[in-house]
Formats: sequence, structure tokens, C-alpha cells
Amino acid sequence: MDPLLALRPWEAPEVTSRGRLPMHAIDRRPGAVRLDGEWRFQLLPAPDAPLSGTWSTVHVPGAWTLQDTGDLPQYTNVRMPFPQFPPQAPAADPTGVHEREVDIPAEWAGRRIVLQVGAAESVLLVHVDGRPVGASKDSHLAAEFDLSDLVRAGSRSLLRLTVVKWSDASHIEDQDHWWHGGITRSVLLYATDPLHLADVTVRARQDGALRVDCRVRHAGGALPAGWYVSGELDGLPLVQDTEFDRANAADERVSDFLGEARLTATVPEVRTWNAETPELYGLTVRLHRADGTVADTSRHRVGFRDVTIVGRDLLVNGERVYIRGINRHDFHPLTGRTVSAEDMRADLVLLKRFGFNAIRTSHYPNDPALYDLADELGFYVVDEADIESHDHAHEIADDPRYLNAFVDRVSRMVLRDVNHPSVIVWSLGNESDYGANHDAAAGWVRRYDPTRPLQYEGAAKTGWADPSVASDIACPMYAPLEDCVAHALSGQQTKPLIQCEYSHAMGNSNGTLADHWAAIESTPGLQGGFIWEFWDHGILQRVSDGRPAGRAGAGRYANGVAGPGHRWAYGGDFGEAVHDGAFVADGLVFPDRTPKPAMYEHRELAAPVRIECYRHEGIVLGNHQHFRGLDWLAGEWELALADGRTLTAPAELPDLRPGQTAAVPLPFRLPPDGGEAWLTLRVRTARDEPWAPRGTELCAPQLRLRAPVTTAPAPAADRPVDVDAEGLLVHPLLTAAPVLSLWRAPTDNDEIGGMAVRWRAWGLDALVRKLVSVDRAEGRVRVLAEYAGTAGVIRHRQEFSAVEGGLRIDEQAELPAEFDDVARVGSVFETVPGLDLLEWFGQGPWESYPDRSAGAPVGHHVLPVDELFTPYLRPQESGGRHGVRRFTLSAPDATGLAVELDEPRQVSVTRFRAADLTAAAHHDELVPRPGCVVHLDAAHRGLGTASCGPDTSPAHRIAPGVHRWSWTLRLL
Ligand code: IPT
Repeated sequence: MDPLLALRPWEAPEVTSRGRLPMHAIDRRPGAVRLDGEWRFQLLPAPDAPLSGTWSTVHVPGAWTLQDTGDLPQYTNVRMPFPQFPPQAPAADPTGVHEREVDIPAEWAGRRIVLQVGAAESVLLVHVDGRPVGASKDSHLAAEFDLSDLVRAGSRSLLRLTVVKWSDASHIEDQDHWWHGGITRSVLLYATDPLHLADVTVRARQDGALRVDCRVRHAGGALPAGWYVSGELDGLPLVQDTEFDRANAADERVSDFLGEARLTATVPEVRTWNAETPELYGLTVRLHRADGTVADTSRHRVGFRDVTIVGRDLLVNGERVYIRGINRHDFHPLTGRTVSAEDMRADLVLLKRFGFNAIRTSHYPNDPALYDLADELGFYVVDEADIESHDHAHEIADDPRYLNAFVDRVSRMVLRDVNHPSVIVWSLGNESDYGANHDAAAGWVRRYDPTRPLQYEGAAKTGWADPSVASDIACPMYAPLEDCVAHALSGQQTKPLIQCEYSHAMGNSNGTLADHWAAIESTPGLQGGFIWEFWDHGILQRVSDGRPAGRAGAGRYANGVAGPGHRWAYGGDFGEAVHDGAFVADGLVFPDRTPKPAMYEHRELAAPVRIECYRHEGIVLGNHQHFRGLDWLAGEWELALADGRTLTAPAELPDLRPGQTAAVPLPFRLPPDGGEAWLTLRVRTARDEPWAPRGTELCAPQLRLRAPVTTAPAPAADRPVDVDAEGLLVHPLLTAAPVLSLWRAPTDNDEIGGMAVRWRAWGLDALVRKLVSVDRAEGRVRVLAEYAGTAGVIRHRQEFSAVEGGLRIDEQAELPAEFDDVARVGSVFETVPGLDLLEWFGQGPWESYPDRSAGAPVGHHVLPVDELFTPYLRPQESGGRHGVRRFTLSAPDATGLAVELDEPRQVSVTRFRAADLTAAAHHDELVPRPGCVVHLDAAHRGLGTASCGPDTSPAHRIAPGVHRWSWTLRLL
């Protein structure tokens, strides 16, 4: 029997690998042969099942679950997809056998030949020409095997990579995302001299001190005498530390098969690395034979920086930086966890443009290219090990059978990523309770890398000040803001408080983000957090046969929407019996990376330049960065006036160091008419940045210069008001008269947070209107109606009065005490087709809600109606605009209607009734109506984040009692 199969490594947690080379810092190996492309493939029903003899092909790298192999993706959050207890795997265990021939270059004769498999889920078995090579687990880190004795330079070999989908390791890879199977990162072969650099570890400090530790080995034998290393950093030579050599020689650790050497340098006037100015230097390390010839070369990019914790502050280069973080998975809607470097660059570029400066690699080491990009573009990274035992967390945390796996996974991550300046904190994993296995892994990290803090959310067993060895940072998830503030004020805080997850971005969400940042920026001890999460993990799916579109789906989506015949699949859409639905779609960007409106909220809250206030001496501007001046930014002033005008003027940004403020003169003379006036500073890049071309807008801080004045429209009592026998307004441009609306299509927060259940129980989704009275007089009609729900009756009064050029509508709704927290109180009406353009004075241009409106400045905005709607994967309340004072809806010939509101209100104009959205499970099921559905809300409930975490604040809930609102309706 095959010795690798005989091991049954899929149900042996103690076996983390066989024949695998030790992990080392990633290194670019010139001359490597990539084995990516089409491989022969068979899917077996179990790892020990015989080969069938029929081969298909799959693309490597690529999950087979996305490549028409019959095995499909499955989404579960906490629960395991199979019932077996750890460490068991189910008997039905899809196993993919991948095979191809490889030609070993003739010039590799006499060299050490290494196979690298970038990632395989979840157990990898390697054979060459039918001979067993080794095995590996740890699905998101590379496995390397020495093939020198198994292949011959200049000849062809048969490489077989067998990947077992379910294993003991699945129980510690129980992250909240899709389950796949396959080889998801590149496979390559490279060769080195037998005498080679086995690892190079770089320590580069803020003061310019550089230390490079080299580990030298000779394949299959003793080290030859006289070897030495040399190095240079952008032309500056490094010196070999002879003290280190002597210490080493005197040490019992000296060995004939492991060479250790240290190179050092001190860089004068070093340009330090931080996320704002990510300065990198190029390091080359050479290993020489005694005769001076070079046996091996290794290149690294080096960033000089220090990370420390002082008191309860996390410091980068001595500076208490705010962590404006996001949780990021490796994700692509066509290829799952296989992502290209270009795609990752696009992710990071987008994050930079929206003010993010930190990434938690939830919940496993991400693709190696991500860290190179983070070094280069400037992100603080919390690097997280691939450990999540969520469903069996308590049992596994102390289970000695899993001890090896914990230490293996954490140490391999650290060994791989230790040279990246972007990595500022290590994380032991996610949602795995807390046990001895964690402390074992923590101990390894503390010894190997004392230069970085360590975090683990689960270690806070006795509270956020828990002295546990496993976490230097209090990093809770979804903690109520009040609790965070209370902890910071308690006098008991011992660690920086940086939430590892907060502001759950599922569907239409991220309400109260501004409250978080107001607290963080005003409370010592609070330093930020990581929003959950970047991606909506919708997989592009063909509607016709329900299969994943895979690579053939390229280009079949745009602007967040799946194209014709396609949809974004979430849990259950592949026929999974066990799944967790749309919970996998909880990101700030759609599956094609189109930003959701909540991204703009974050962008504004992260603004590098802010308007602090307006004093008699002028507008006070502040630099809210940590390291940079304002010279890389350019500004433009905008003045939005109630009369419809927007004036602009160039802005001279003052020369401010971080944290400084200065007053600049008010750039406009306000017109004397007394109307509402808003001053906006549009801040853009003044030159090309690596992540933004010159002119990219980064924020638009705003200040109200003058409050609105309301003028009552002149009555025109001689005009008729047309209200029918049912008390419904008759109007040439309306197909449905304004009626009371208390229902919104529940957001994911409304559904999962339990609000929608109550609303349905109250009957708010199917209120029955009953006319009580119509009272007609000259130039006005009063209508009283009752709306009956199961929990009570809401009285609604409308008074329609003729005014100059149109109608004034005064409304009042009386909510009995039973309806103590409804979605909205307002009017809804529908228009004739053809009114396809919305122009409004209010917040915009993107979607905004009462508790998510900090990023939508007040101004004059114009958008086609079809672009107002946000296509959340599971249809829900969408497309709202906050603080709308007035709007017009017009046809191309400029006819249409104009609405003026008594005060800034929540308004939405879409093609969908709330009932249409409520009934649909996917965006592609929605059929747009030809006219517009218009909601004017006297009150609209905040969005909150209750799908996972706190609900909106009390201030953004709707109280029972009397609500009044007025508006005028005119023809254009
Ligand atoms: C938390 C998880 O860490 C994350 O992976 C994701 O599932 C998130 O919640 C919700 O989307 S765990 C949760 C039980 C708080």
C-alpha cells in the first residue's frame, strides 16, 4: 500500500506534514518553472478509492468546485458541513487527483530541485513517477518538497498532486466562507545550488539599524568550509557580524550542517516605513563559496519601522496611529480563493482611495503577493494564522492531538511573513475558544519574533484586561460602542483596544460608523478596528443550469450586478442542504469590487484633512494624518446655495504637520439672500500616487454656513384640488396617490436583528387602508384614513391645499404605543413612466441613511433614476437619500414634477415597491417598474449593524406618537 495513504493523514491531526521542507521567508527565485495551466484530473469519492481511468482536466491553480467537476461550493458559517466530530472526516470525501508531466530543465543538473505547491485544501499528497514524496496540511500556506533525488535534469517526470477535501484539518479551517476543494495557488519548481540560503530574516528598525540573519544549508551533506555571506542595501554594503560568528562558534549550536551568519548596517538618515509613506529599500544577500563565487542570491524589500506597545497605545515609529482597518479574504467571484496579483493590487488601491490603512488577513495567511502590495502601497497588516475551529472550538483548543497543528500553522505563517514591514501584529487565528494549544503557539511566536505584538480575540477570557500570554491587544468583535468607551474610561484598561471585527457590512448596513469614529478619536485607549468585511462573497452563477460560471464568466458582470443569465450566488444556491444563506454577502464591495455606498462613509470618516470649525478668522483646517504633510493634496472649495447655484474656487491648503490646524479665509462672500449655504472642501491628490492618479477625490469635508429658512407657499384657494371618493389624490403624473408607508423591505440587519419579525407580526407589511372621511372645502381637501395592522390601527390625516403652481400636502400619522420601533413613517406614491432623471438638493450623490450620512455632502445632485438603486445581493431597502430638501423628477423634454419638503427628509426614488424587494431573493428576480416609486419619510429608522453586532442607536429609532410632515407638489 502507498505509505502516504497508509498514514491516513486526513484523520490524523498529529500529522501536519510528511517530507515537507521547513517554511522560510518568501523569496523570488529567478528561473522557477511555473506549472500552472491545465492538469489531468479525476475526482474520487474518497481518498482511498481506486482511480477510475477516466480523466478530465482542471485549471491549476483553481478550486475544482468551480470547474464543472460535479462537486460544488458550499457555504456554512459556524457549523461544519459534515456531522463527524473532530478529528474525523466523512467517509464520502471528495478527493481530486491532479496529474501532469514536467520537464526538468537540463541546466538543473547537480542542483537542488524544489517543488512548491502554493495552497491545497485541505490535505495534499505528492507523488512523483508513482513514488511517494510527502504530505502537507494548512490550506493557505505553501508546501515545499525536495525532489532532487526523485527527478533527473533533462528528463520528464510524472507529477501527481492528490488533494483530499475533508480532513481533521477541516475542523480547524471552519471559517465563515465557501468550502472549496483544490489547488488554489500556483505550483512551481525551482532549483538552487546544493549550498543555499535556507532562510533570510530581516530586522530593520526605525533608527536605521539593519540586521539580516542568514541560515545556510548544504543539500544532503556537511557545509563546505569557507563559505560566507555578503549583502547590500541600495548600494550600501552590509558587514558580516564577526561577533555573531564568534558567538556562534563558541556556542554549542554550531553545527556542520547549519550555517548561521549575520549581516548588519546602519542606514544614515533612514527614510522610515509607515502606511502613509511606505518607504522601501532593496536588499540583496549573497552566499559565497570559499573561492568567492556566488552560490545563492536572495532579494528582499526592506522597510525600517518599529512597532511597540506603550501603556495602552499601539505605536508605529512612536506614533499612536489609528487603525482604519478592514477584514479581507482572498476572494474572486469566478475563481474563489485563487486571486491574481493584479486583482489584489486593485483591492488595495481601492482600499487606499477609501481611507483604509490596515488589513486583517481574515482568517488565514493571504496570498503572498498581498503582503508585497501592502509593503509597497502602505497598509498595517494583522497577519492571521489559519486556525478557526468555530463549531468545535472548546474541544479543540485544549486537544493535544491538535497541538502540532496550532504551532505548525502559526509558526509557518511567521516564518513566511516575518520580513514584511507591513505586518505589524500576528494573530493566532479566529473563533477557536482559548486553550493550551494557543499558548503553545504564542510561546513560539514570542521567542521567534519579539519585535511584533501578538493578538488573539479569544484570549480575553476574563475581560479585555486579561493578562493572557496570547494577546497584547484587546481585540473584541462587534462590541457595543458604550462598552468600549466604558472600558477605556474604567481605569482598568491595560491593552490597546482595537476591535478585530466591527460594523458588519451585510447588505445595506454600517449604520453608526460615524459614532464609532467620534468615540475613537476622542477617547484615549480606543484606537480603531477592522470593519467586517471587504468582500460580498457572491459567486457568479449561470441561472440556466445553476453551475458556477467559473473562468468563462469573465466580463459577465458590471457595476456590482451579474449580467444577463447570471446571478451572484450565496449560500443555498448550489443546492446545499446545510448552508447559511446570504450571510456570506457581508462586505463593503460587491463581488466584482464595485464599492457600496458605505465605502464613502468610511472615506469621509478617514479624511486626511478636515474642517474643524468656522471662526471669525476663517475656516480652521486640520491635518489628521500621522506622518504626512498636506503637500501631496490639492483642494477646491465649493459653495452650494439654496437657490440652486454651486460656486467653486481653488483652495490653497496650508502647510500643516500632522495634528496641526490653521485658519484660512472664507473663500466666498455669501449672497445676502439669507438662504441655506454649505461649504465643501473637495480634497484630491495633487500628483500621481502609486494608488491614485492625480486628481482622485479623497474626501469632501463640509460645513454649514447658513441654516435653511422655510417659507410657506402662497395659497391659491381658487384652484381645485382633485381627490377621489376614496380620498386619494388624482394627479396627471401620479399612477398611485400618496398613501402612508410604515414598511421598508427588510435589510439584512432588520431580518437577522429581529426587527422585521416584529414588523410582520404587527402587520406592517400588509396594512389595510380604510377611508374614514373626506372633507372638501374651497381649495383644500382633508382626508382621514385608518391603516389597520394586526397590532393596532394607525390614523393618517392628509390635507391637500392648492398653492401657487401646485399643491401642498400636510400629513400626520398617529402611531399607537404598540408600534414602538417601525421602519419608516412617510408617504409613498408612484409616477407615470418617463420621469427618469432625479435632481435634488440634499445629501448625495450616493445612497445615505440617517445613521450613515457622514459621507454624503449636502449639495445639488443629479442622477438617472436607474442609478439611484443599490443592487444588494439579497434585495432589500435601497437607494435612499438623506437630508433631501427638494427634488425634481423629469422627462427628457424637461416636463415632470417638483417636490419641496418642509425640512430635510429621507427620500427614495426607485423602480421597485417595498413589496417587490421584500419578495425577491436575488437581484436578478426583480422586474423594474416603468414609473418611479417615491418614498418621502418623516422618519426613517437607522440601519445599524444588527445582522452581527449592535443595532442602530436609540436616536435613530422611531418612537410611537404623532409624526407630521408637509410637502408641496408642482408640475415642472
Ligand atoms: C465573526 C467571524 O469571525 C467572521 O468570520 C464572520 O463570521 C463574522 O462573525 C460575521 O459575518 S464570528 C460571529 C459569531 C460573531
